[in-house]
Amino acid sequence: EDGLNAWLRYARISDAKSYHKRLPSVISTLNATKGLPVHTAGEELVAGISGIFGKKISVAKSVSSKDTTVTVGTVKAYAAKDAKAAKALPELIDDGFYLKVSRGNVLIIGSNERGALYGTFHYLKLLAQGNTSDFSLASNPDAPVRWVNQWDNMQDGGTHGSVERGYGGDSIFFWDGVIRSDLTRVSQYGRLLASIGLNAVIANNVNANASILTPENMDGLARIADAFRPWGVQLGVALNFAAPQLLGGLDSFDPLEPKVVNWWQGISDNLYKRIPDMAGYLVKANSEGQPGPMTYNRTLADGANMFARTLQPYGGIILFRAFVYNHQTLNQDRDWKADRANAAVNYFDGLDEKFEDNVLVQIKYGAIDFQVREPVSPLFSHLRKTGVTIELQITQEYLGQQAHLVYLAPMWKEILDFDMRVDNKTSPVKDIVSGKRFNRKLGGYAGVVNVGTNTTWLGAHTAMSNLYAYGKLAWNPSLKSEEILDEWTRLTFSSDRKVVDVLRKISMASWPAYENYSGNLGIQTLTDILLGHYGPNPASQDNNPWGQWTRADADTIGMDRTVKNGTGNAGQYPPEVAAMYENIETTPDNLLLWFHHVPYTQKLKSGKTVIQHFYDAHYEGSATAQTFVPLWKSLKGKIDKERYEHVLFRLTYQAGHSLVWRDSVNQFYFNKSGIPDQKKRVGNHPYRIEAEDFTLKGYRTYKVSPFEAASKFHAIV
Ligand code: BDP
Repeated sequence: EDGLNAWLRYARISDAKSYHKRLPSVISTLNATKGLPVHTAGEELVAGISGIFGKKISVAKSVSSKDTTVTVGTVKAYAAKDAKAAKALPELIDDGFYLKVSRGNVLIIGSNERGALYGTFHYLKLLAQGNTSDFSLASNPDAPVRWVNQWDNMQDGGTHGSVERGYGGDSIFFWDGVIRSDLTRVSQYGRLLASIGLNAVIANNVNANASILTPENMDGLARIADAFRPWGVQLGVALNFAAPQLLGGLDSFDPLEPKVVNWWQGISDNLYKRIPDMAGYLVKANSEGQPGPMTYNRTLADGANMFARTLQPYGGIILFRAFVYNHQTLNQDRDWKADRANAAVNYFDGLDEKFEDNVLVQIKYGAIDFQVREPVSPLFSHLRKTGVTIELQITQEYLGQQAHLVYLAPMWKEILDFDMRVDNKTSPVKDIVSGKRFNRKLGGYAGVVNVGTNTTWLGAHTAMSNLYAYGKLAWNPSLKSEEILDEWTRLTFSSDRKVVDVLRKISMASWPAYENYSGNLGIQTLTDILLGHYGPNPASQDNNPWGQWTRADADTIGMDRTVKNGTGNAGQYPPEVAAMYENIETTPDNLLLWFHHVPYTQKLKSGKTVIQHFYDAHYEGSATAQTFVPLWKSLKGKIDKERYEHVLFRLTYQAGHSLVWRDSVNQFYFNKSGIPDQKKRVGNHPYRIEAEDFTLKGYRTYKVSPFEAASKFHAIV
């Protein structure tokens, strides 16, 4: 149990034989072509039914009426066989499926090949949970775009493919600047993605290397697309805006210059020649040092449209990122108005009507950058004509990097359910994203996933619940966090009640706990900003050009983003939401310091002061993390040893590191404000043995930087 099969283990169920009579005896795939999803579905059924029940069934060329059959195919193939029955099917949109189980006979019909495979996985997941009952279901995706963004580098120091913000090993796609020759893991990844309804992958980093477009690498990309195709997963490519110059040898990358446009058309033509079903492009422009159209005084729309037009003959789309800000400008004018949270709306202002139909603007969920709590990006309410994708981050960059268990579905649900009140009408983010709210055809989800070569994929078994939840919510954002988690647990570990209960307890408590010990009241995750975005370093928050500021001084803390006195960011929201954030009284406590600059003694709705809340929340959050260890230990014997030990190690580490978080952050604000903890805990650790009091042989103490990362500023090496 090394995690490689994640939730698709097809582990033998107890009492497997007793199910045999109720299972189909043959598989019939309609019009299956090797290398396409319906054919894959047949193979997956053979593997699943044999794994789960120990029953051997096979794909039959012809089926007799005596057989109980699982029939898989597209609506089209089904109609060719039985036009009347096909007419009676419920309405299916692209990628949707119909599934009917009736006394051993099973019908799985997809609106397309991919839908048939999705229906097959749905059926197999039920079987893996011991459910063979009769039922029928038609399931359609909430949004057409359900993509994964990998941030894989083609090379790192000239040796191998690393993954930016990846915590599960090297790239499964790239090695030494080219595409790997063995793409077995890519195919296995495609299987996982298909099983949760995800339909495309951008394999290379948004900070794109132009060399992805050499002829040799285009050939390699075609091999990646071939490895994904049986799973209905399409490939897309992240582009470097300056590639015409960097790779093409042109003297410009101005998006309005005909020679530049032609160069890109040539690239699209060459890619589609090799990959006729390529999904499209992803572009990060004019952000964090990346080149873009603004280099030539062109608009972001000019830039996006240039790519979009080259894709139109092929039906491809471009995801153009709204994550545009200039950290150099922020560096220069560190004044109250230079608010990074304003950047996206400012840059996209006036462009809504200007984009081609196959451009989707990709917006990170919050106004800044994947923090433990952010208000929804105001840009979602500004683009009415332009389709959008919401960018979620499965890899836990600011959220413990898979060394901390943080189940993210509850956070994503809050974001997706948030009502923007556009034109004073119900406007939940999920309906803006899907296209429903503004009647747009295209829209959806992009998840930064960053799996690697580690057999756990993400670096920790438990982190996979986030990937699972991402796929499930992109398909149906109305699912409950708990039901997604329980299903994942049963498939990944066991259907044992206790296992399901414990994982639910830990997981559902994990995001609130992490928020409590890493940065609460909307102050952001107080990580080290300059380095890894991992451990605590509140001091770094205000001394950086990235604009993730807290404005903490001896008496006050928080960013004033009001229109009246601050950066005006609250005013970027539709009127009802703007009014809520403008006013301290109506701003929810959990976003108080995001929108307001207040004294540490400011009273919250709970009656506590801000500073006492900080102290208490850090104690509460880390106390919750301590409970994860005994809870997990109560599962000993119910989980295979390999994964039991692996998870135990991580949870033990998290429990310890949550104390480091607690004490560093509390000590920092205690030093800054001079306001004592009413409960006299902060700065007072009688139970602790200080590093400088140790007399261990072979070790030495050293001064820690930042100083607040250890008590008395010292640690041991
Ligand atoms: C930040 C990451 C950085 C990414 C950037 C992005 O730290 O590695 O390149 O976002 O999304 O969160 O482009």
